[in-house]
Amino acid sequence: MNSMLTLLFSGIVACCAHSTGDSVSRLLLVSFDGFRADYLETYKLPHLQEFIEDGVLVKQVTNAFVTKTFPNHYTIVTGLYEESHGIVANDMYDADAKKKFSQFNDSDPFWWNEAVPIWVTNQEQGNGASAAAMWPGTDVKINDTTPQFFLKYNFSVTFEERVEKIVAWLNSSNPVVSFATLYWEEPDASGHKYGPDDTENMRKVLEEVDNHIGFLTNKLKAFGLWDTINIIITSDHGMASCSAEKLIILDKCIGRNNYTLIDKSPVAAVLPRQNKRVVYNLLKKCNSHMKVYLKEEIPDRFHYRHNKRIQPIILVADEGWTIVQNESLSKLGDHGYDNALPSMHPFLAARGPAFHRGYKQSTMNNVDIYPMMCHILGLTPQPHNGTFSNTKCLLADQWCTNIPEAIGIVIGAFMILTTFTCIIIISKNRVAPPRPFSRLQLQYDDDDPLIG
Ligand SMILES: *[C@@H]1O[C@H](CO)[C@@H](O)[C@H](O)[C@H]1NC(C)=O
Ligand SMILES: *[C@@H]1O[C@H](CO)[C@@H](O)[C@H](O)[C@H]1NC(C)=O
Ligand SMILES: *[C@@H]1O[C@H](CO)[C@@H](O)[C@H](O)[C@H]1NC(C)=O
Ligand SMILES: *[C@@H]1O[C@H](CO)[C@@H](O)[C@H](O)[C@H]1NC(C)=O
Ligand SMILES: *[C@@H]1O[C@H](CO)[C@@H](O)[C@H](O)[C@H]1NC(C)=O
Ligand SMILES: *[C@@H]1O[C@H](CO)[C@@H](O)[C@H](O)[C@H]1NC(C)=O
Ligand SMILES: CC(=O)N[C@H]1CO[C@H](CO)[C@@H](O)[C@@H]1O
Ligand SMILES: [Zn+2]
Repeated sequence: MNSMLTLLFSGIVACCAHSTGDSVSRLLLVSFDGFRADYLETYKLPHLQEFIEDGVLVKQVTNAFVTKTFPNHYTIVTGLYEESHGIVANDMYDADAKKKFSQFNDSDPFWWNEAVPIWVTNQEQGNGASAAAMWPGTDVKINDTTPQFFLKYNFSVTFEERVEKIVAWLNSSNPVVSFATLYWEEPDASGHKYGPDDTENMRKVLEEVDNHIGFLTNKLKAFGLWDTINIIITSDHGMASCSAEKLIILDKCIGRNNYTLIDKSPVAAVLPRQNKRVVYNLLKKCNSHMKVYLKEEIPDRFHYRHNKRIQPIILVADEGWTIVQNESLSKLGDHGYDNALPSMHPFLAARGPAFHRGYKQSTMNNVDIYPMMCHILGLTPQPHNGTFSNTKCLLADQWCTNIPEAIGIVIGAFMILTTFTCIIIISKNRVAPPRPFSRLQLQYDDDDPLIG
């Protein structure tokens, strides 16, 4: 009896210790730029596969339109569509402020201040510090704050150096770093250079990326962080093959002095200089492999209209096509296309105490990552466009049923119910009737005394 009580008591203690936790929960968000979802099926990636077996995988993530780097990295950390977070392209022009944004000139907070990313909220809500190794925007003072630890963007800094920094920051206890983020330029750079269908070159770079994941894993283990940290590995977009045979040459359709080309292929942003209608009509007739939208006509599903940085006319090339003025093509792969295309989708994998083990789901949206991260960190999210319940099945502390499972349960319950009903009906028919039977008998053989 005594030992039973002790067991019960220690069980309760262990349970409480587990649920309140002896330290804050921590999250490391990693992006390998341009990691198309199906690379996971095409190439051998042993370190990433091991990571997935121990955690969860979302096979395809529907990202935000336009499927470009800066916009989607900001969507992941804000949960907002591009029209709502304000980073609507890699190249932008703000007509009121007369300012230009490009990946080489991205540090003006003006561009980023339409939203508040999770690293700022994490520090404001007081759970711990944030740290960043080159995620877009992390070296900019957004809402007057950078992560407490960050590196100025420099593509020459190796992956290993970035990891050394991140892991050292995560190991510091004063202050505790509860949110960290890490960015790497591959396999995007090789995808552009060789095209995603060049399996020989893509195999090489993906092997490298996989070794990087192995390196990160080993570092976290060496620092004793592996068992307690939550890690999300994802990407901003995929990659499609493009070719010199699939060029849309604007100079053939319209004079250059009629418009300014703010952003280029495959979604071109056009600022007309004179009559918008004239420019629109010329572009509309230009090429059947390109859709031409007035800003007001941009389809709802793109969530890409309500921002003054979206130009009056946008051109959307079909998959694999490239919009140029007259330049020749210098790459074999590109992204930015319609976000409904599977080739534009990245994946998401995650492991750690917050996540289930060995669970796979087919899809989610990248706006859903933000509320999931806020949940893990115990943060009150900013207004966003994500849906927390889309990620419930990934999380260890959530009750979830996926749709096939739910249908199975409903059918199963129905079958059990039917079986029971049948059994009851059959058994009623067999066992219950003595009295009605006798009454019937009585009615027919009223005067037979033996049956009463
Ligand atoms: C960068 O953009 C700012 C405006 O946002 C502008 O004032 C500055 O001249 C630009 N710098 C370069 C090097 O283009
Ligand atoms: C922006 O920063 C100020 C203080 O600098 C803070 O009061 C405010 O809550 C922050 N805004 C958001 C949305 O985090
Ligand atoms: C970028 O990193 C490389 C390699 O670490 C270094 O040599 C170079 O000076 C850095 N550039 C800047 C602008 O900091
Ligand atoms: C991690 O931090 C602890 C305590 O601050 C320190 O003793 C230890 O050496 C650090 N680990 C590594 C591998 O640097
Ligand atoms: C492209 O157009 C520019 C400006 O009109 C011109 O200077 C250049 O020679 C053209 N290049 C090609 C490859 O046609
Ligand atoms: C996305 O969220 C923002 C902030 O709450 C909101 O203003 C916007 O209307 C939302 N967009 C859509 C399409 O719901
Ligand atoms: C197609 C085209 O170039 N249209 C007009 C563009 O603007 C110039 C004047 O700047 C006109 O001469 C063109 O006809
Ligand atoms: Zn990218």
